[in-house]
Amino acid sequence: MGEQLEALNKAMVELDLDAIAPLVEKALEEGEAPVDVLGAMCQGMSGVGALFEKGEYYLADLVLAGEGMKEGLAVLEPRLEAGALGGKGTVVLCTVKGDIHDIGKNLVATMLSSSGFEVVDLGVDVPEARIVEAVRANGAKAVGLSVLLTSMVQSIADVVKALEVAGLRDQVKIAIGGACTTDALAEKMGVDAIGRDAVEAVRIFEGFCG
Ligand code: B1M
Repeated sequence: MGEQLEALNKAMVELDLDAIAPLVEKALEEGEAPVDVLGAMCQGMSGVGALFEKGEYYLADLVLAGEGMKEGLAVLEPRLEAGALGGKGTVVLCTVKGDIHDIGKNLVATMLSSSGFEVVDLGVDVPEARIVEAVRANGAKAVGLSVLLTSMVQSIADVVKALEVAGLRDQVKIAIGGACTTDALAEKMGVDAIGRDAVEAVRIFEGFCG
């Protein structure tokens, strides 16, 4: 990792919010690829999560970390979006019912749009009925569910069931992603794929919609 990216990672972990946007700018100016800059910020977020788990950071620190990520992304997202084309198909995306984490979901949305997908972003804490409605209204071929809380994984099964009941399950593929998702969970919930990061998410949806 280059010097600017090390500094960015450190600023994220230490919650030095004023430093984040300038460091993103500097890293890009020095020729770092936008995805690597993103990688450094995500690594910093994992560091924050680890300190929270150890009891060294509190909820307020998670909020600050979220703000820091947003400040960095405000600089980074226009670069990630540079390749937008449109026309690869429609993806309905959201964070599941009971979960309000949206930073990873927003990144996936940005990467999908910049790769040519139409993204219907329903936001956070989304009940299954709204997902069914959006799939139907937009003729979507794919659904992406972001899930970070272990306590909310049942929401995935609720979406699968609701799509089955609506007679739409055969027409849509479902992928999940987020900190608490695993291959075993994907299998248990009856979804079609799991994306570990935003880049993998793009590859999965290209497979679904291609
Ligand atoms: Co919360 N939180 N949080 N949090 N938070 C986690 C997730 C946690 C792991 C922290 C910890 O304990 N180490 C833990 C969950 C433990 C668990 O259940 N396994 C946790 C907890 C417990 C909580 C609360 C319950 C805390 C409390 O109130 N006591 C609470 C829950 C609120 C709720 O949702 N109902 C809560 C609240 C919050 C904040 C609001 C303060 C804030 C969120 C701000 C926001 O999103 N606007 C927050 C934050 C910032 C975090 C951590 C520190 C960082 C999450 C993040 O943004 N990561 C997080 C620790 C961690 O994840 N290690 C934590 C950066 C982001 C880019 O990564 O979201 O993983 P991620 O997305 C990645 C991939 O996962 C993937 O691509 C993305 C880009 O590469 N991906 C997908 C994500 N979604 C995808 C969808 C796809 C494909 C790929 O579709 C197919």
